[in-house]
Amino acid sequence: MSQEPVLFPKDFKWCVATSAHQIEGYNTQSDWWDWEQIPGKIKNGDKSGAACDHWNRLAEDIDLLKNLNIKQYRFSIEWAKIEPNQDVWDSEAIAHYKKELQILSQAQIEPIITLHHFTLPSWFKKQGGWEWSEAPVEFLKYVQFVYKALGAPGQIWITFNEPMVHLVGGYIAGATPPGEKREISGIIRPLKGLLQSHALAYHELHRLADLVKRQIKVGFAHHLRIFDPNHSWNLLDTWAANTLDQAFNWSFIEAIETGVLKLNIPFMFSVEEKIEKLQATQDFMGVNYYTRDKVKFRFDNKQWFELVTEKNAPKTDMGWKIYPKGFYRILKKIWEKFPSKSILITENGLADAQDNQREKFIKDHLTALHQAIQEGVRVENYCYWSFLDNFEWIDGFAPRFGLFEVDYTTQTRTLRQSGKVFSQIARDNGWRR
Ligand code: IFM
Repeated sequence: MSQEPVLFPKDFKWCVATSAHQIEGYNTQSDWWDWEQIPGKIKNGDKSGAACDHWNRLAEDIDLLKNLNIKQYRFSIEWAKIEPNQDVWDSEAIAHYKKELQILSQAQIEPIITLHHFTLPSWFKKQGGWEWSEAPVEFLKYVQFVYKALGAPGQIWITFNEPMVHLVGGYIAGATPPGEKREISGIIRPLKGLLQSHALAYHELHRLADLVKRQIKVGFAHHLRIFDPNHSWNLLDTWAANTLDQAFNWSFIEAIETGVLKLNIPFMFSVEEKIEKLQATQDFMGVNYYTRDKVKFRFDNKQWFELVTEKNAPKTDMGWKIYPKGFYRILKKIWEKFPSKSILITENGLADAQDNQREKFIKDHLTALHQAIQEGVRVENYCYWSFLDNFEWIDGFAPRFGLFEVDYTTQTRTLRQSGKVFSQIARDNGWRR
């Protein structure tokens, strides 16, 4: 076996990621909390409840982070805790996040701060969420409040985590709040509301930072998937895969780059609309990469594709195909499309309760990432999802993504074997093959 080392650039940063609702516990004023109370919405009837009780275990958990030899930690601020009712600002909640930043800074771990990671305050959702005409201004007030309290030089801010997953889940699949099952055109209104909210937040974060002469970076964490035709010789499958790739992966990103939202599903639906102040409002490309889907053309009056399970392919506990080459392909594609953009890997990981696939998964994905870097793609970091096992949304607590295993009855954290390997990779900035 070759002993050739896989070494990353000197300034490459190792990172792990989480989100507030998935680990903190008792996010009682949020739309997700409300959703979990409805029977049948979450697998096994799970509810986030105390989750990993991270809210009460901040210092201990950040101590655990130190074991991982990471330089960055990506986490989210919970809007529903900061502003539990409209214009009511919770001073304890914001003090909590201030403390989190202080402890991280003492541990010399740089924060990557997400402002919205799937959850909304219940009051905001009741007003219509992203379809409410006041949504951008209300989001802006939250962002101003948070930045004034937590802003510091050099920070990286993510306005929205996986906006397309959030909107498709909530407005087309109807599996997540607000639970709307619409045709594809029904995504446009909330999509515009979200894009307008981002645009206002982006400019305001920079304005506030500029006032005190701080450099900051602001962007998104995009969920990017590979869509390949079920049969590459089948022109209709190829058409369906390319159409889905454009609609899900690139339309949103191109809207941010150009300021014009274009969504086009031939023969069905098309929109082209300029969004005020949106153009060029991401300072980096945040990438969450997990899997690929095979796409089969199918036509009935509602649907034009179906996603096909690949038989005999290695899969995670959630049935997601493990496809490291897709990571390389996505990175190269971003680089070709947006050559001046620097990339952050804001998430990559898998559900693997037995921990018998994780080490290989991480190394294979890092090898793909390494190859992309060798070929000139500018990638600054790698965040493994996730630091801890946590509440996996509609799949409840069963999927185990953590480098640390969590025993939810005792809240004991145990570093998995793959977690040890990850910490060595972070320490050595790579490994020998
Ligand atoms: O747990 C989620 C996370 O909240 C967003 N990205 C994908 C992860 C795994 O499904």
